[in-house]
Amino acid sequence: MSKRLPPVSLIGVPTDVGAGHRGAGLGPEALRIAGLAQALEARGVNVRDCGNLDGPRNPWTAPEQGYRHLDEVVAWNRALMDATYAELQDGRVPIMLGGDHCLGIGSITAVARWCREQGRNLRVLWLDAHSDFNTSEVTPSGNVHGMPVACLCGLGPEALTHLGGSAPAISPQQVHQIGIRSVDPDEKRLIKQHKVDVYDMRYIDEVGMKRTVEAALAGMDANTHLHVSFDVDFLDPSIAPGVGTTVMGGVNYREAQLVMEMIADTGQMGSLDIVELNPLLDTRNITAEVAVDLVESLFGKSTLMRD
Ligand code: B3U
Ligand code: MN
Ligand code: MN
Repeated sequence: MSKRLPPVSLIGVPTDVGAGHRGAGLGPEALRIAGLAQALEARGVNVRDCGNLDGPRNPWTAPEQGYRHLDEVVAWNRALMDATYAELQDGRVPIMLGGDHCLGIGSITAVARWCREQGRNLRVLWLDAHSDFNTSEVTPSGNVHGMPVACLCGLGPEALTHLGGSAPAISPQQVHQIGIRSVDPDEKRLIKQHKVDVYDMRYIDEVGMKRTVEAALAGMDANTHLHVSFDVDFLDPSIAPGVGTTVMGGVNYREAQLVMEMIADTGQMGSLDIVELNPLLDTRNITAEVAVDLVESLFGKSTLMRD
């Protein structure tokens, strides 16, 4: 192994309060059972499993004023923000085991605060079928897992936009999205208005994944902290069926491996969310196993004997 890999902390976030299906709350255990910690340890990574965070149960009620379960979403994200910040302060790479994608609000708010205090630049790489840039006015579902990027950029309820005290936590220019293929009509308008850097499936088809990742990572300097927010619906449903909101025409296994290897090559990933894994919809935990496989590549495992 050429590079010394930083120590990591696994933070289980068993929430599905932001989703439209029950079951993502079982994601952390599915990832553990698929051998995430052991796979990292086999690569020489020091792993601390912080266990699962505690939060409110899912009341499974209808949206109110455009948000479903807002109080519960806020409570989970507050707990996650504190846990993420504590692990960063301890010099570790936090890996969030989701849980639905609303948890990106808490994790990235903490990462943004830490980067500010350390004088580091933050870049967010959002791997997803969806842009997650809805607001209460335009959401088709009221599910907050469709809103985390907007909330982080200051569009959303104050309890979420100001989770870290001030808002916005990040600017849209810090967000680079890959794999996008499902964007709601008004969400598209917001994405364009705020100039989020989106590489959709058509872009990937036209230029290929290598150039797509190069574009999304362009301009990073040695002082950049890279946060990767990996929604497993980024992957094509044929290799990742265990997701509540599968969308046809996603990233295939080889493309996904290349993305992870190119991120590993930067040596700058400082935090990671793995979200939306829903073992209730899965076949024999295959999606969690694919996710673990990809995380190994994120931590430098190479199929080409380059290490
Ligand atoms: N854009 C839709 C669907 C969605 C977004 N993120 C997920 N699903 N996982 C919505 O409900 O906001
Ligand atoms: Mn998402
Ligand atoms: Mn998604």
